[in-house]
Order: sequence, then structure tokens, then C-alpha cells
Amino acid sequence: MNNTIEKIHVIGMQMDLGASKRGVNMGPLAIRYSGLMEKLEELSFSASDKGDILAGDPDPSNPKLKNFKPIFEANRSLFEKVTTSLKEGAFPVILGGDHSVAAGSISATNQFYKKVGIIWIDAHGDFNNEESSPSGNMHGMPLSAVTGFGPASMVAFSGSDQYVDPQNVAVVGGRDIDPGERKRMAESGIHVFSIHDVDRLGMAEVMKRAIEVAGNGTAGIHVSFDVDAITPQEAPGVGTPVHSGLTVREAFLAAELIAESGKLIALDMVEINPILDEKNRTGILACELILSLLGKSVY
Ligand code: NNH
Ligand code: MN
Ligand code: MN
Ligand code: MN
Repeated sequence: MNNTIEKIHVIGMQMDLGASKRGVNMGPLAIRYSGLMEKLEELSFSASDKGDILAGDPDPSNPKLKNFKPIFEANRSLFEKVTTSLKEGAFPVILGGDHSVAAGSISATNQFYKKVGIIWIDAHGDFNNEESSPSGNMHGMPLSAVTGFGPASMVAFSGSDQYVDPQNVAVVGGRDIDPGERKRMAESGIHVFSIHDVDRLGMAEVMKRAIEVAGNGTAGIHVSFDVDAITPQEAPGVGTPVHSGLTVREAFLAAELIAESGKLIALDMVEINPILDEKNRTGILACELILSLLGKSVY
């Protein structure tokens, strides 16, 4: 058990406006329905449910940054809510929602702790900006935004230009990166452990390196876990499935090794789409992964 985490605040983001398929706004419900709060209490955490932030109406005005205004406003609320939790000494667990929610949550942890590292577990890079994005979907942009590669407007609510150092960022599980995005990632200095690296090195070695990257000289590690990192046969409730992903055991091994590092300071669990799921399998998996990341041991 991670002995530094005692008090947990769970914050939901009912937002799906960053993705092209609707439905990930129901992700928080699916994870709660899997018994998250009860299970956190069973693990002896003091856990409070801080409720959900609801995104506003779609806004078609900017095709390069689709739904910019409601995404910005929801993220501003998340930024404030996460900041309040951190000031109260709580560990924030953010339930997505599409991955654009990481713009709000990571801005908050990075501002509070001054310097955080990120482990971004995802089939995708989420390293587009308004120019490189093939879709205009803002869930494909948050990692670029929080590391200072734009869109700057996506994180402007923080009122700060203190970004996460790309040298402290590790992407794990990537296998569907857009051509322009790939160039941006390569030039940025972030560390990418693609699915090929997981195959070649094994998850234990990849996580050892990722924890070193994100933990080196930082106050701790913010994990942003997109469930589409896991192979769609095991996690079917996602809007942008990519074949041949992480196995469930690789995902749990990653979670357990992060817990063991004792460096976790915040967690996003995102992109669960209950409409596309089978009997809440993906919601249950997301719930169990949260518990493992927080130190639940199997033996
Ligand atoms: N790279 C694509 C885009 O920017 C897809 C991003 N989709 C995700 N990211 N699910 O995790 O539109
Ligand atoms: Mn993502
Ligand atoms: Mn993804
Ligand atoms: Mn480096």
C-alpha cells in the first residue's frame, strides 16, 4: 500500500465534447457503479466523492478546436476543484470524460507542486495542436498543451505559463500516432515507449524507465490513463479503439509498479464509453486499475 496517500477526492468530468463519438461523459457513472467509493473505503482510504462537473452545450464555431468554449469552461472548473483538493491535502482521482480533461487536472497539479512528471498511458499521443490535428478534436491535444507546445488557449485558465518539462513526460502504449503529431512528439523531447517497446523490453522494464523519466527531479508523477491503451477485446467501451494493444495483465503490472514507486500524486482515468461497452466491462476494469494504482495488492 502506498503509505503517502491517505485522503482521496474523486472528481468526475461529465464531458464528451473533446471526442467525435458521444458517450464518454457517462464514464464517471460507470466507474462509480463498479463500486469505486466502497472499494476505496475497504482499502482504508478516507475517500470523498466530490461529484461531477457538467460540460455545457456543444459549440460549432471553431472547426480547428471543436467545442473550445465548453471544454475550456469545464476544465477551468476542474482546475479549481483539483487545486482545492490539493490544498486540503487530498489526492485527486479524476474520472473522465474524454481526455481533454487532463488539461485541467495536470495544470492544477503542476501549478500546485511546481514541477510534476507525467506518465501518459494511451494508444494515442494526444500531442496535436490546432494546426497538426487531423480532426480538430481536443482530446487529441492535452499532452501537447500541458507541455507548452500548444494550443496555449487550451490551458489559459491557469493564468500561468509554467508547463510540464517534456523531459519528465513518458508516453506508454502508443500505436496510433498521426504523422504531424509524430514529428511534434519527436522534436519535443518527451519520451515515448510505444507498443513496440513494450513488446521488446517488457512492461516491467518500460515502467522502470517511465518512472525514472517522470520521477527524476519532480515532486511526483501524475498518471493520465486512457483506457484505449488496452486492447479493444478486453476494453471494448472506448470511442477510438486501436487493435493489438496492452493486455489486461500488462495494464495491471504498469499500475502496480507505479503504486510501488510511491511517487503517484494524481490520477486521471479517462475515455470510458458505457454506450459502446459490454456489460460495463470497461468500467469495472477502469475501477480496478484505479485501485491497483493506489496500491491495492493481489497478495
Ligand atoms: N490523434 C487523433 C486526433 O487527434 C485521435 C485522438 N484520439 C484519442 N486520443 N482517443 O487518446 O484526432
Ligand atoms: Mn488519450
Ligand atoms: Mn487514446
Ligand atoms: Mn531525455
